[in-house]
Amino acid sequence: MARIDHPGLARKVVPADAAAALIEPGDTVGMSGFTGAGYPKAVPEALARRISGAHAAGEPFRVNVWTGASTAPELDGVLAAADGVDLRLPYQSDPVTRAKINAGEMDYLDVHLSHVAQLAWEGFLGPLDVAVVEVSGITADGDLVPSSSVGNNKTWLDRADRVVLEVNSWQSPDLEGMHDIYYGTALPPDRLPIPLTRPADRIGTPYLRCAPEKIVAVVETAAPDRNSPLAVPDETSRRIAGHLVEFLEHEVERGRLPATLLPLQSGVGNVANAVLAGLGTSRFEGLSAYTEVIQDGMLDLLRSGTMSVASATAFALGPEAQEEFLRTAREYRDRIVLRPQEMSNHPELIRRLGVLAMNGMIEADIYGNVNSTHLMGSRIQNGIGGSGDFARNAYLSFFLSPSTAKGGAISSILPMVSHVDHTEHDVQVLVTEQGLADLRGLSPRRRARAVIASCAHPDYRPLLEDYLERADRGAYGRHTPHLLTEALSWHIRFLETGSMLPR
Ligand code: 0RQ
Repeated sequence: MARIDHPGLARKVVPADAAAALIEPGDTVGMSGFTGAGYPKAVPEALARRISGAHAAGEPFRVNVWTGASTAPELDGVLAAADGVDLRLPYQSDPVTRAKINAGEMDYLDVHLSHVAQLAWEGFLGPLDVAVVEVSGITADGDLVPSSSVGNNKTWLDRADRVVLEVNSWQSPDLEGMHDIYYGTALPPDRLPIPLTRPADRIGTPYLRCAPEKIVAVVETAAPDRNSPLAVPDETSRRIAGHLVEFLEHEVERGRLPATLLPLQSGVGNVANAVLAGLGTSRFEGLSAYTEVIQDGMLDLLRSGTMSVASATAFALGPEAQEEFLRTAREYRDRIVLRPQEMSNHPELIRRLGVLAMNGMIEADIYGNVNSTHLMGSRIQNGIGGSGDFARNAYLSFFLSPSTAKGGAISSILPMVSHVDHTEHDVQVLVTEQGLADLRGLSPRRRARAVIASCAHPDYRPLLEDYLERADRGAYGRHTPHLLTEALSWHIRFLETGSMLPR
């Protein structure tokens, strides 16, 4: 029990099946995990086996699952496959879970990541019965060394009636000291300003705490985090990154941004990673990040010294970056701070620091409204995640996407989005491989012209120009001209013919 220095808790070590037996049908379970890092590796699989057994015996068994964000096949995948989840929140990216949600067989609550802890505290969602939280060690005093993500763990440990810990010896021992757990939050009217003014500030303690008597089981694991490899940036991603870097350089030249920029937030996925790679070959130095996840490209920036410090709530590393981090974690300890997601995504802090927020999108419309979550208006992809926390409160909010999807059959730039996550008021810059539209200071019709000219794919550009021109003549008003019978016709055409392009 190398990682469990507390004798009382060492005596609570049990196999995963015994821990899963402490979870009852109908329980709400708060699990650790954020973008495939720091999720429990053994208890969810044992719980899924238990659920399948109950179902085979004709007994109903489902639980509600709350997490930090997305997890992995060993958590979301197995529980969804066992048909064991009634309600899931707040963000997922698992294919089996996604299919269940879209088939109407699982309820999904897609909430801003910064709101989750508050929702749990105010009790609106009901009690939290069990917390299942991965840690990387337990000190002799019973302090919990957090793992490769913090997410909502502080809140789950505080709120749950019973706590199951997974102690994962695969995690680097050098994670100890990297976290900053702030215990100063409160519900209104007792809230105080959060004393954080720089991304590197440490305002809490390096450990999570939990009353030992609540800890009903401890399970030992030695399994790696999910490590989906990221694609090498393709030409499209490189062009998106190129437009963005050029824009940032231009803003610095004009004196609108400092030479070290402002703290960066970067979403997950290949385009976001390409942007970080693009920054790595730019002339920028002394960068910082106030973000949710540290992915491969950000670790590269930290290693090369282009970035001096990164604050996040989790890692999201591919296999190579993960290996390199396990070898060298100690070197990053003073330059990486991992916080609870209510801090990494806190509107007060994002606004104060002046974060530059860069997130992916599914589609945008000519007026700058952005859909990050739904395909054709009704099928969930992942969820809003932290994109709303950042977009609404950032100093500048960028949304990035290839201009087409599905081999050109779908335009990402449309007359009207089929679902709105980020309104025109929260979107300052749109970027595709075609170009960048700076929407600041532009009225709706000017925005539309800029988006069509700079971001739309040439196959779709004339169609958008035609729509705008006819809407400008025929709409009910000319402030934000729309032809309501046509505004969603591109989506309908895709559903009927498999392409948004007219035959
Ligand atoms: O589908 O996997 O079947 O090929 O959507 O698209 O282009 O690989 O882009 O991985 O960057 O994801 C918005 C989903 C983009 C992501 C979204 C299809 C496309 C592909 C993925 P396939 P790409 P990305 C920080 C901030 C919300 C949360 C967020 C996301 C798949 O960025 O989940 O920002 N954002 N969090 O083919 C139909 C379109 C499409 C489309 C793309 N217009 N129509 N399908 N796709 N555009 C992280 C956290 O908060 C945790």
